[in-house]
Amino acid sequence: MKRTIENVENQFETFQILNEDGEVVNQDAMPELSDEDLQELMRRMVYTRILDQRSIALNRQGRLGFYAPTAGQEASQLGSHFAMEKEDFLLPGYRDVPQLIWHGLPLYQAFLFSRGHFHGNQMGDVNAVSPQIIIGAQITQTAGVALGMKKRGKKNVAVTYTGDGGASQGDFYEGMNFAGAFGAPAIFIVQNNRYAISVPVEKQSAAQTIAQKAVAAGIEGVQVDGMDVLAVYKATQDARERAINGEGPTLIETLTYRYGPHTMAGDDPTRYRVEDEENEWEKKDPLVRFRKFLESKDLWSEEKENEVIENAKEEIKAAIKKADEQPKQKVTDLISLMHEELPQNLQDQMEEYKEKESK
Ligand SMILES: Cc1ncc(C[n+]2csc(CCOP(=O)(O)OP(=O)(O)O)c2C)c(N)n1
Repeated sequence: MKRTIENVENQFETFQILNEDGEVVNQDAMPELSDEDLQELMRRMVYTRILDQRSIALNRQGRLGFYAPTAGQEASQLGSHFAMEKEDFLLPGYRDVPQLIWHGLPLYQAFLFSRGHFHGNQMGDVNAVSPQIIIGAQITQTAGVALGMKKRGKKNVAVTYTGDGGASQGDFYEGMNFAGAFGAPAIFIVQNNRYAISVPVEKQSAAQTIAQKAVAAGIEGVQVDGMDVLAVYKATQDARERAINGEGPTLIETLTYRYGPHTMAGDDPTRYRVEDEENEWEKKDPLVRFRKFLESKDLWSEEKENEVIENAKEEIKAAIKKADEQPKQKVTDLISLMHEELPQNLQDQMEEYKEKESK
């Protein structure tokens, strides 16, 4: 039995294009991206790093609610999202607010989501649902959305994100199996940042890789260096290509790390991680690596980066102001948004609150 497992595991080598020094180590796999695309990828990663820093500060000031830090995971999040088209459907997890923003959700609404305001969950014409808090629940939904696309003959995909912890949930297996059985154009991205809150990935599964879990579902599985934005982009683009060509879903495991705490709710990473490990991962930083690559091609400079940082700060400031200016959420909003038709008891409550709120 051991041999069977080893045979499977040995097939999952980590796919990489740029090494830690920003050197191309796999020219054959280099995606076809214009200089502008490459710069845009960097711009998004820099912007997102700033957004993360500002969001943490705003949370500490009591101006944001729920927030799950993203620093370290930019290549996994934005490299994969860059392969998506606007018409593709995004089903993010709670840490995946950056993808949602780049998919079209205005930043002020992302801030409202963080505050638990209903308007932060109104996606409008953005092809996405709100970030899922229930671990793994978005995986089965993705299989369904993707199957719907297939049935309507659309050349689009449904893309979802979860973490290594999400890959330990029953929904993960159900969703992948269902999507595989129906050849649904789904892409399941597991950002393996090594910890489900404080539980290390080694304690969550006997499997050496998460990517190999695709095998049992009969779908394609890829493990990719999640700190290498080009490799993540290429793996997702290939998965998308296969999906719209009718070749079914793909599971992508990105090897990454979150520098910060799990959320701003108070976990202390020093209680479950050692500094040496953190330092090792910071050496793999996706921004440092990609910056070196771009500078070697004369496509990036300190000046350009500072411009992006200043713009990001301005936009974030304007967005938080806009979020502050939204009307406060009312109980009547909650009731009317949750129900198309109100049962009698809620009609009564509605009347009661209408009166209270009018005072
Ligand atoms: C069904 C369910 N069980 C437990 C939780 C509590 N919980 C919130 S985050 C989390 C860990 C998830 O870790 P992982 O999937 O690796 O994602 P990461 O936070 O590292 O991005 C848990 C157990 C939850 N939200 N939903």
